[in-house]
Amino acid sequence: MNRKKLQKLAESLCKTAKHFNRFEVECLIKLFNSLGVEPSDRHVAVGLDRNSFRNILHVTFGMTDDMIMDRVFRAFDKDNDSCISVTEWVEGLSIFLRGSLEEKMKYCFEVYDLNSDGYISREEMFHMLKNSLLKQPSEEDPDEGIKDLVEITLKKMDYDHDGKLSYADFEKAVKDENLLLEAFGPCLPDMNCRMSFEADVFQDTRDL
Ligand SMILES: [Ca+2]
Ligand SMILES: [Ca+2]
Repeated sequence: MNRKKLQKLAESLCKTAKHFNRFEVECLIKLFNSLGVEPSDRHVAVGLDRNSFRNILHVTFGMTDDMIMDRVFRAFDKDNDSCISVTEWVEGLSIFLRGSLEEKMKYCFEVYDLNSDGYISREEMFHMLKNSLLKQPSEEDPDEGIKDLVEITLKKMDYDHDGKLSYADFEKAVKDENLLLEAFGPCLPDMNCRMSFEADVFQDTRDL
């Protein structure tokens, strides 16, 4: 990608990825270009496929849960073509790294709504909590404990008592108690990962 093309792309992405300045957007595009496959065929979707994206989530952001990593991929892949384009990459990272509470709530809800039907159901909660709790020493019947946890969570978050979490329920609960943002498993980078990623990627190399 030549300088002019890079600048033009950065300029347009600055407008939608609003938490980054132009220099930062350029750095993210450069990183994207170094990670992705070169477009050898114009008809092939250009960008990061599921595996290379998951690899970044794992290596750079310390994520380990396969189900959550798949959902994060889906949340970034807005047009659902199984490939993260440069636009999806920069706009997704804007929320992932620096999103407002509002943006992060929408993102987390999208991740946790495993079948994308607009609700986090009992079954979905059970799946996710089981996944994140299984790493701990198991009790006699771990499923029972997780079922209890699902009921406790519903009691706390299901304001309209329909047995599932709508976005409105989720939003209200998280605004009340910010820790509930990642109630069903880590899907945002922790402070250390975020700082070291930003320090690596946004090094000012303009004077070199
Ligand atoms: Ca896509
Ligand atoms: Ca659902």
